[in-house]
Amino acid sequence: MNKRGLFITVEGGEGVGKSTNIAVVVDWLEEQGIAYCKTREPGGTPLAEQIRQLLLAPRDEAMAPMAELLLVFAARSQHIETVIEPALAAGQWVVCDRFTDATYAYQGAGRQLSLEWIAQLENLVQGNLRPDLTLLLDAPLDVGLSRAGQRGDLDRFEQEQRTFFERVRSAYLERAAAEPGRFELVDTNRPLALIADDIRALLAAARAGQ
Ligand code: Z5A
Repeated sequence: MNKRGLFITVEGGEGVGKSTNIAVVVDWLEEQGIAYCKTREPGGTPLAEQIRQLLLAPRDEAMAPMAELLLVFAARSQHIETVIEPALAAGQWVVCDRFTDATYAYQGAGRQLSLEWIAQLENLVQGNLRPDLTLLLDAPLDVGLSRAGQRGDLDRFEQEQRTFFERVRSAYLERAAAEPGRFELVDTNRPLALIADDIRALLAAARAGQ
């Protein structure tokens, strides 16, 4: 029987470099010959990608925060059942661009929904599934926003006020401080080569402890 794969999530606010540094993770996995599945949330399956479009598209009708929360978990449920769990069970490492820490940060801190409700949905939808390692990429707000702002059209989240993003960043940092065994904080306000060295070292340590 295959050894269960490791579940790695990459988190952080706008423009901190998640896509850029997930490429580093993937390169390392390829070099090591580790079978992996790279995916993202919201999304990762055709149905969940449709829910992602609903969540991100700017619209005239304001989305109720609870509707947003339930859509996030609807997409997650589909993603876990059809992609994440089968891959982990087959021994693949799963590298996921955002997961439930984003829900605590964006819907919990950002939209100010009850953290208790989020915890209940987390238990309901995920059972015991939690990431083995979470790379929290962090940079000062102005650095991330200015990097993200260079992309043109803003999605529904990117149109939020600065105070929203301040709450999101604080929530991420608080979660990392509360769970140091799972989170690794990576300062992405540095040259890419230095960040990549740190990420490779963290992945090697995770493999050694597998
Ligand atoms: N969301 C939610 O509300 N609840 C949930 O539960 C989940 C998600 C799972 C989609 O996320 C939205 O879904 C998200 C929260 C919500 N909100 N928003 N917006 P997403 O991950 O798809 O989108 P994103 O956060 O906007 O990611 P991003 O802006 O694409 O950023 P990134 O991937 O972290 O950054 P990047 O593309 O790698 O880098 C940005 C630019 O900076 C790029 O030009 C790079 O070349 C440059 N860069 C990166 N690193 C460096 C360094 N070190 N130096 C210089 N330049 C750099």
